Amino acid sequence: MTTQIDAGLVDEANQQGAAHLQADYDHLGAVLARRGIDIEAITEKARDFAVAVPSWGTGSGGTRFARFPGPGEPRNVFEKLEDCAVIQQLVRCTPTVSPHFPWDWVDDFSELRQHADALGLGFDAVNSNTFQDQPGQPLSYKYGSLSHTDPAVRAQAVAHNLECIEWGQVLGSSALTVWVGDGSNFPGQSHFQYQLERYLESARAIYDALPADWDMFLEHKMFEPAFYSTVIQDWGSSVLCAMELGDRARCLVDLGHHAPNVNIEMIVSRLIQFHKLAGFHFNDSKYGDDDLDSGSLHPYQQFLIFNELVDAEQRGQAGFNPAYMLDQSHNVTDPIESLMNSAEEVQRSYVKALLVDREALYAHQEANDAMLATNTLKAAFNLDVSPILAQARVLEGGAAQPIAVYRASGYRCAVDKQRPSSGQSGSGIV
Ligand code: PSV
Ligand code: MN
Ligand code: MN
Repeated sequence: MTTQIDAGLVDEANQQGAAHLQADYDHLGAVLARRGIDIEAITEKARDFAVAVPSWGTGSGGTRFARFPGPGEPRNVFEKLEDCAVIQQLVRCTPTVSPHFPWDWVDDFSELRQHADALGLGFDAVNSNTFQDQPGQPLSYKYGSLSHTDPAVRAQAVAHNLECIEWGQVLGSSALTVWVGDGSNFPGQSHFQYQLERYLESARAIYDALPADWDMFLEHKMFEPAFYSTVIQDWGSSVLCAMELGDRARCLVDLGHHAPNVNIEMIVSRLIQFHKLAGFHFNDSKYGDDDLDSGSLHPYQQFLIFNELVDAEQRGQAGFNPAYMLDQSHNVTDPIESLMNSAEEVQRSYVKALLVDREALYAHQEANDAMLATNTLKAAFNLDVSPILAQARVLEGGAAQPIAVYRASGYRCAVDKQRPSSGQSGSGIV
């Protein structure tokens, strides 16, 4: 396997920080031991944790006002994978990449798979794109795709989803994520029920074509690009459609796709209860679909979501196997740094949720002791689990301090020389 960053640099940095990490780890181990928790068992769980990187997150995202490309941005999916390999080399909890088509379209998908293999990467869910018109595309998605009033546009959108499945099969993926921007911008513009019926008919054509080992993830989003109504605007519409389609259709929760203050952890619990949780697009937001870095604004919310996930995991909920993916847009940071940091923040929430004294929590819930119940969650959330995360990375061959090593490596500067800017702003990143 080719490594992107000199392995010697990683080892050297780890050795330099080893004594401090061991001291911090031992101290945390003693704190956890007083709570009856074995730090080694938690570190093992941290080592097993994985979250997929979105291929589109490796370039600067931009907004509808402007995109400010950074140096050495990947110009194609091969280079995107190389950046993803840097992330995985240093954080060791991002072994897969979620591709987006046609942004990541290539002539030869076996070659792409080989490239990923050589970099030690696999592929997670593939994403279709019927929210943009592509060059040379016969029919426009201006008025929708899977729910368009014109059957020919719907057929084109269905066909694209089917080709995404074919490409994904070559890559070794086993899930298709479908997010559509279909909706309306004016009251009266669309008939809500007819529009959803059309969506369902198209979604059924995709669902029926799924290979036996594939799942279909329905991603809801409240608004944007449609500003009055969106066809799959919330988890209600999403779960109704998933129930109509069948067991292999489930709901994908993107944290930025809800109204402000919505109780997302409770939505997660409901989806788990009814076996309809597909997985996540992790990110953070203050206003809407901001696509800010995971845990940068609402780390407690992210912890509460993982509290539900760990609860389900520990109760052995049947069929519980959510897919974890990042979905972020990086505008003012180096995307590699943001993705490394975000992966760590998602892993941090998971590890903290593992520390919740669940028996105590259940007892406080039964006794209606709101104060002790909520403090039981806080007792886990308030612990700094950084030494566990660093230790897990080091044991997996990654870097205790990923961003420091990444900066010391000069990777961005090196690829800037190899990847002259195309001068285009539309590098498949929106
Ligand atoms: C839409 O806002 C979304 O969250 C979907 O997951 C898309 O695939 C992705 O962003 C593309 O930017
Ligand atoms: Mn998303
Ligand atoms: Mn989004």
